[in-house]
Amino acid sequence: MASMASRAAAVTITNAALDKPSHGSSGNLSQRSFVGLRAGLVLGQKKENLSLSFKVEPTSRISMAVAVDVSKFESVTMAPPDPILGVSEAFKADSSPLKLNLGVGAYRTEELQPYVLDVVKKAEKLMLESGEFKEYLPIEGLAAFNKATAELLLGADNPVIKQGRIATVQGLSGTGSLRLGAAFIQRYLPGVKVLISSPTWGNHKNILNDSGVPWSEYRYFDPTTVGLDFSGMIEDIKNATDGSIILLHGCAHNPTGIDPTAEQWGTIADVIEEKSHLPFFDVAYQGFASGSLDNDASSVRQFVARGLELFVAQSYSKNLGLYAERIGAINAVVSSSDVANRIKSQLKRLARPMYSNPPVHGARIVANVVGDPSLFDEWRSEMQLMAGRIKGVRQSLYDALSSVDENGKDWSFILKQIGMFSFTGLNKNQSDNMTDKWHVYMTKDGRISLAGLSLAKCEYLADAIIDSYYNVK
Ligand code: KET
Repeated sequence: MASMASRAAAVTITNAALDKPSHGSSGNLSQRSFVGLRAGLVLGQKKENLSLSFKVEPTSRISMAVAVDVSKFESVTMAPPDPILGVSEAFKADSSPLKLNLGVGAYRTEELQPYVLDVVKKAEKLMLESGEFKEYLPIEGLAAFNKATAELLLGADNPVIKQGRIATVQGLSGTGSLRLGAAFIQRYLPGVKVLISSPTWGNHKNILNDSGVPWSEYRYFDPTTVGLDFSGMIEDIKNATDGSIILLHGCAHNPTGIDPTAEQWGTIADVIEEKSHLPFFDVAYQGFASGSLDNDASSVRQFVARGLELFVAQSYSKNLGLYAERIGAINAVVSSSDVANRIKSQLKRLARPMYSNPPVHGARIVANVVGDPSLFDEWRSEMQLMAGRIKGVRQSLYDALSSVDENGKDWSFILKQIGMFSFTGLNKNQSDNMTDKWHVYMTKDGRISLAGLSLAKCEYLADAIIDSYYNVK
């Protein structure tokens, strides 16, 4: 009742201000009233002020009109579209037959159709046949998944696993696992800064911001060489306050497609150790960099072998094509099983009020595929097939660019990049031209997902890139 009165009062104030009382004539509860009321809400006028100064008899019609037409949320502004997932929304809205979605990193077949791995279908069939339950999982997730995912990351015979020095908690894919890791940092390492590469996957900043974790950037990409700014990276990691957290892409760096060499990883580990920093790996593309699941985990394994403590977020969106299942994990590799157990207990404590416990379906798929030697072999072959198709279109795009380009620019950087993406070097205006004129949807930082490209479209894409690069500033 009190709130009804104050809403009606708010209307009357508005009309008083306009010299036009409206109660009793609500059939025409004027536009101006609503405008005035909105203004009042936006200005954040206090309820007490309103009801003190103006006494009115609220009528039910007025109250109804206010409740329907004026929201408590008038001050909520429209959020900008997500720089990556928003591209898919814009793509859907385009009716041109030429359109090409190279925005999100999602694997497509040569026919540009979404792909469900055969090995996933097989695992799902087995699951259906065995009639598994749908009850809650424990907070930390499916035990068989957590075992399989740690083994896939470190290698099944890694001593860290035998020693129980790894805490693994199933997460809501890569993003949710990073978010849980960030929540842990916020609580147990408050104020410690996370250093992220410049550039990085855009959502890293959002995750850290929303978790209340401070961050800054380290140099990573050198536009003049279109390669790694290794000395800049090392210098920035050296200059960070001792005990900072260094976020690293385990393989297939997004968006640049440029990874450190094994030797460079060694130097990065040296500096991190010297400075007592904590490495935090984001492993979202294991298998997609080289086609080999083991090779792509070598950066993390190298750090672990040196005895460093570290965090690793994993995702099965890309390598098992389980985008919508939201399956991944957060792992903490630490100095003793005792610390691992305590960290795990705290990760569970953080997860419980966030989402209670994770979904089971994707976890079972991963556990079945990784845990069954014949399905695992099959996965490895399919993984190589996917990575191979991307390498094929990478080569074909390079060939097409080199043959179309009359100015003879060296496009070979495209061949040096690895993983799902190519970082083309196109600026925002040029990327806009790709979309507006050529219906090629991509992120505005010049990244294209080669996983969404077919051999048949390489020439068209090369024409679009050449036009945008040379004709748009
Ligand atoms: N880390 C990195 C580096 C990454 O590129 C992604 C996804 C993720 C984590 C998280 O993926 P998840 O589906 O939560 O496991 N990147 C692609 C999709 C996205 O932006 O969400 C992309 O860059 O297109």
